[in-house]
Amino acid sequence: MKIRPYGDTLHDGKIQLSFSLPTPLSEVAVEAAKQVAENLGLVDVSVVHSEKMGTDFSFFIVYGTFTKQIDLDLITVQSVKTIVLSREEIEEKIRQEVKKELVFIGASTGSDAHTVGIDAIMNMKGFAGHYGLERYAGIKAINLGSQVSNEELIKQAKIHQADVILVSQTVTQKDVHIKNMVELIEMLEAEHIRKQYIVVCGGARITHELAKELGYDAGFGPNKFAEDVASYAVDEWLTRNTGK
Ligand code: B12
Repeated sequence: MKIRPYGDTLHDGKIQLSFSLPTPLSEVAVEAAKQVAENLGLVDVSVVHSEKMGTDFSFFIVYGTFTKQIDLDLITVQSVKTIVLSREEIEEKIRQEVKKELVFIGASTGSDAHTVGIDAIMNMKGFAGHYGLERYAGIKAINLGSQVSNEELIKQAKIHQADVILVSQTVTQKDVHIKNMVELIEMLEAEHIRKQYIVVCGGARITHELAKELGYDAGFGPNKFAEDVASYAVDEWLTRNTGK
């Protein structure tokens, strides 16, 4: 099935871009913004909003038409394949099949101070109508907060005999998240304890594909909640420990 974006009528190809330019707002700057969109391949470009950003920068909103089509049938995406259960179903599965409390330890690591993502997954009240792991019977959820070093995360995982390590990474500037995420895996491997843990990462720019590439067992991005990661971790724990 082939599709293109739409704004007003289906398949009209209309899209909206916003960006800033490192030049003061002027007629030349507006024309430069138009040319940015045209160079991206958009046609019928119009700069619908422009404003100054301080003295040396300018901000633009531009409309344009995307003329190509995207074939959905040619797209493949790596994603976690687990069937996502409800909280009650997960609790029942832990009771019936895992038969022990599963310990999840999580943190936003390195220099990353963003806590909302890891809290969304772990905290009792959860996020967007999805309760967090602290609410789940059969799961002990330990949230270490933000700016936790990889050393500390590993230390706490050992102390609490964690089954699952959860890493949240939000800031991706200059690929800082990659360096930090790789370092955790390397440290676990150096201590020969990588396989003891189900290691999962998440964040706004995290995909399952990236997670696998970096040596994690799974990765979750936006619109994923406690039940996604709990369903995955329970299945993975059962596969590793009972062969199911
Ligand atoms: C709130 C916020 C802050 C707050 C954070 C407060 C706090 N206690 O968390 C403050 C003001 C401190 C902050 C600071 C900075 N921020 Co900020 N921040 C945001 C903001 C507005 C919202 C982020 C958020 O809370 N999202 C909501 C949560 C629920 O979404 P989420 O994290 O994606 O989580 C979901 C999934 O990703 C997933 N998930 C997340 N983690 C995990 C983990 C696991 C294990 C699993 C399974 C799933 C999972 O589940 C969640 C629910 O679905 C975003 C912009 C935006 N609108 O997104 C910028 C943003 C993230 N920040 C940004 C930046 C650059 C910074 C600073 C570097 C700014 C600066 N120059 O100082 C600093 C960095 C500080 C630091 N050392 O980390 C950039 C990041 C750009 C990039 N790609 O790197 C953003 C995108 C803004 C932007 N457009 O530039 N920020």
